[in-house]
Order: sequence, then C-alpha cells, then structure tokens
Amino acid sequence: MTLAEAPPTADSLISDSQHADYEANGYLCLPNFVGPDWLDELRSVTAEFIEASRSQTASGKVFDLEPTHTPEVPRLRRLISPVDQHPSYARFTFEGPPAQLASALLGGPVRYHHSKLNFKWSDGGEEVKWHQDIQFWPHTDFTPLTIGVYLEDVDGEMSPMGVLPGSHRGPLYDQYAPDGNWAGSMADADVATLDLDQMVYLGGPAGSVTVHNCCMIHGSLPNNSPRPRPLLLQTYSAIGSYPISHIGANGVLGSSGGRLCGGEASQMLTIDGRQMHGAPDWSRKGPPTIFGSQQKDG
Ligand SMILES: O=C(O)CCC(=O)C(=O)O
Repeated sequence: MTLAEAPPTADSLISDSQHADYEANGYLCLPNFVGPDWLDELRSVTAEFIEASRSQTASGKVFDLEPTHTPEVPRLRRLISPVDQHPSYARFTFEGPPAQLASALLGGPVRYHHSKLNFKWSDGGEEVKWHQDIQFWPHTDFTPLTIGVYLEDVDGEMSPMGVLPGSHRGPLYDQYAPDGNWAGSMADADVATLDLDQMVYLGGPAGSVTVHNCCMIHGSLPNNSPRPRPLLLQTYSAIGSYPISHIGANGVLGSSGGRLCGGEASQMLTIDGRQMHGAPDWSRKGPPTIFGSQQKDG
C-alpha cells in the first residue's frame, strides 16, 4: 500500500487513546516508531552532510553552524530544509512514517510545510528557548503539527525536547522583544507565569517520534552531554489549512512547501469557523479574469 492510494486512518497507525491524548495534551511521544531500515538510511545520509559541512566556514542556505565550527571539529546547529538537500529525506518526509502519522492524526491527506534537522551538538549544543511555532508561520487554522524523529538514542542528559501539556489550548504569546525586533521566543515575564515543573521531556531510543501541535509551548535545554542529539523535524497541516502569506517563514518555504501528501486539494477551507470552497490554485497557469471564468473561455 502506498500513501497516495490510501492514507492510513488513526485506527490503523495509532490507537484511539493516543489520538485522544494528542487532542487533549497537544503532544505525543512514540518510542521506536521509525524502523531500522529508515534509520540506517537517514543516518548514513546525515553522516554525508556532516562530512560535507567540514568545508564550510559560515552558515548559509544548507547549514546553520555553531560559531566554533571548524573542518576538524564540525559543530552543526541545523541542516536547513533536508527535503531539498537529499531524496532520502524527501521520500521519508513525503511518503514515510511521519507523513503517515500526520495523516492519521489529522484524518486524511496532509499539506507539508517545512522540515529541518536540529543537531544540538554535544558539549554545549545550544538551547531552544520556550516558544510556540504558529507565530513563525501562521495558518488559516491550528491543525499544523510538527513530527520529530530522533536519529540517535536520546536520554535525559541530551536535552530532549520539552513540552508543556495542554498549553496548545492556552494563550498565543507575543514573541517580539521589547525593542520591537522578532525574538522567536516567549518573554521572560511570560515564561515566569508558566509552571515549568509540568514540562514533559520527550526522549527515547533512536527512531522515537515526538509530535507537537503548532500552539504548544516547547523548547529544549543546552546539550551538555558528550553526544549530539539529532532531531529530524517536519511540519504538516490538514489539507484544508493554508499558510498565510507574508508572515514569517511562510514567505520563504522551500520549493516543496505546500506539497500534498496522500491526496489532492479540494480547495475546501474553514476560516473563522466558516467553510467555503475556494477557487482553483492559479499560481502556475495564471489567473483567468472574472469575465473569462463567467463566459467559460478555455
Ligand atoms: O530541537 C529542539 O529541541 C526544539 C526544536 C524547535 O522547537 C524548533 O526548532 O523550532
């Protein structure tokens, strides 16, 4: 069975109680969800990129490097948009376990948004401050979710991703700094209102998967262990959810941004609780005029 023929349902891939947990708490952690064949392939491709990063002296369109990165001792923060860098990542993201899981959770075909591979290198790999994702790339609804796959075993020392259960149903925080610049994280005063003791840290053996809703408060501490913590992340929304242009990362998605996994767009969408059947996508062919459409010109 391929995803294109029949997207899996929540019943076939995750249990009803896992689905209910995701809805209630805004996250899931699924140990060993990705099998050894995929893991071997992803690790071997990733090793090639780490090797290639040795020739890079500064961050660019492919690599985000730590300031202390050198050819002898590579230190990567991120591989940018893996699906655009290698067909193995693309196949994994568009047809593999994360696309299938997203389809199961969102109840049908999904719309891919973006991907990234966060390395969180050993001995000080940088923290990701507490933040919510949706302000980075607002959509017409709140279905977007991000699925992370640990490429190595991740224990508590390696700074697994932390999530605050239920926070996806709470306030959407302002992530600008007091000087008006984009900070990409919650203000200290807002963080001070959270009960950080409730944070749940999602680790597990290689192949374990994390899922978090786009409104979830999440982040991770610096990795002070001697082992890097590679987490391959991919974001999908329901097929009827669309990124709102000209806000944040929505304007700079890779060439695959918006690609559908497991179906065709019906142009149905819900905005502010009202459903409509939007016009076709004219981005490739160019738009007809209203006269052309109404008079049925070719
Ligand atoms: O790598 C992590 O621990 C969190 C990743 C994340 O939240 C992000 O990159 O937006």
